[in-house]
Amino acid sequence: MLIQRGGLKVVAGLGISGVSAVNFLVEQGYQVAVTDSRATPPGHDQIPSHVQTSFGKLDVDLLLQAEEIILSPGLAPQLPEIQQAIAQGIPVVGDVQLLRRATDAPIVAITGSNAKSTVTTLVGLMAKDAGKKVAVGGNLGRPALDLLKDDPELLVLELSSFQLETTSHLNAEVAVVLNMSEDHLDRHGDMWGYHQAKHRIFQGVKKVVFNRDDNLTRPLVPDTTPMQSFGLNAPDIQQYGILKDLDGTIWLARGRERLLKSSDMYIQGTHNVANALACLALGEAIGLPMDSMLETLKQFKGLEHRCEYVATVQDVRYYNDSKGTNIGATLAAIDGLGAAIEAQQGKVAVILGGQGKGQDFKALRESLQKYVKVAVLIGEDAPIIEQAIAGTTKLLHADSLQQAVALCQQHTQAHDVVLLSPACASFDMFKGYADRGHQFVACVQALSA
Ligand code: UMA
Ligand code: ADP
Repeated sequence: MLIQRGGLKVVAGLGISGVSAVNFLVEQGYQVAVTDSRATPPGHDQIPSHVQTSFGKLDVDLLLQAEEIILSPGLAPQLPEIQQAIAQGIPVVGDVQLLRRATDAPIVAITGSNAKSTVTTLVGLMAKDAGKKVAVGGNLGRPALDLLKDDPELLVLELSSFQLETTSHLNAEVAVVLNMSEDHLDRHGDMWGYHQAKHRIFQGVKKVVFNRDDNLTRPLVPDTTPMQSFGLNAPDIQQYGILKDLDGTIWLARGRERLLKSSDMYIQGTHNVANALACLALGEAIGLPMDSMLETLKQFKGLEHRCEYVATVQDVRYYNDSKGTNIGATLAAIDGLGAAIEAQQGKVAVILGGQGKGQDFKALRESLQKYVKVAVLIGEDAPIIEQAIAGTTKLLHADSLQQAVALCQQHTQAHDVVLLSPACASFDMFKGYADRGHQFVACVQALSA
């Protein structure tokens, strides 16, 4: 029989992370209840039947009985029901906080507007290839508390600003904010709110990695905290950066030492060079051997839906960048692909649109003007995007992804590229970015069939 400990833990929001929080707390012997605003939340059938549930709205009465509330990253702390509990002095934490309490294993903590999943996956692989018993997860998909089941000696966590809002004193072994560009402003209010949430990752951190090309990633930590930087320029001693040969060869470098040619990696584009450098710095901070890390970098093929090559149809290459859910990612995709086909007079046809999350799409104007021959707009915020980018390139509208792909095909010719990189969330038309990406791939495959 389990011993009941402490007061009531109320999990607010089920879903993947809520399910793992409920099951973890039940195993620990706590009295647990769960509430979710959805009538039949995902995972309702994956928790023990004795757990009290209240679905259909966030149950304020239940929340006010809590000793502690465990808030899903999908729910904003600003919600009135949660604010009411906070006003009563009830602590509100997230699943990452429970993980920190449950283990002393060192944490590599990774956040940023873009590149989190790529860098988290790569650092995880580097650690595994170097023989570490590592568990990898968080926002990446495997919920934080599930990682404990592996009894890991090292945790590599992708953390979203939503998760960081409810996490204090993570005391990470090493932490990084990879880059900062507009995202989730609908939830955080403005860039300052978003920045504050991201920088919570540095609370109690032992070592820091920062991006010297992006001042917003540099933390305010005590002078005694070891810091190492990465950037797309020649590095100072002991820092990571790039060195160029006279013939144009680009090297990943540490100080004066040339480590690896960028062309020896499968992942392409200058943004991926920055990502690889960040991984090396993070790996160094946890003592991974350089030779082994470089070998992992050479093997890594990149992740699905991130500037992923799909097919060539009539000499036009198609790329799925469905994970390009904000302007920063879409700029990296357009600039990277646009520059690569410029010499052959190739241009980009891009599919943009969905839920805009409060971003200012004017930031796309320069790249659209330079590299894009047509932009096909889809989704609920198409009118907002159209207003922001009018006059930069030919603008078309489509009601479906299939129609958008057809329009791109009509407007492209040999050496051009068709790119799905919407700069928006997908939930108005799709189940998520993966669904959007898979549908795009299916549309492209239908063209080549
Ligand atoms: N929701 C309700 N009512 C509720 C609870 C949630 O309507 O009571 C809605 C919210 O609008 C929310 C959606 O349900 O947007 C999904 O929330 P969820 O609680 O069901 O989420 P989980 O399934 O637990 O997944 C969460 C992360 N989701 C979010 O942060 C929205 C997943 O990140 C993460 O992989 C998972 O935990 C494991 O840690 C996804 C994500 O979209 C990939 N993250 C954002 C991003 O990357 O931009 C931050
Ligand atoms: P995240 O987990 O932060 O969303 P991903 O690795 O999944 O990051 O990549 C998301 C998107 O950002 C993809 O479109 C990818 O091509 C793009 N991207 C990857 N690295 C960078 C970078 N350093 N700067 C800008 N965009 C990037």
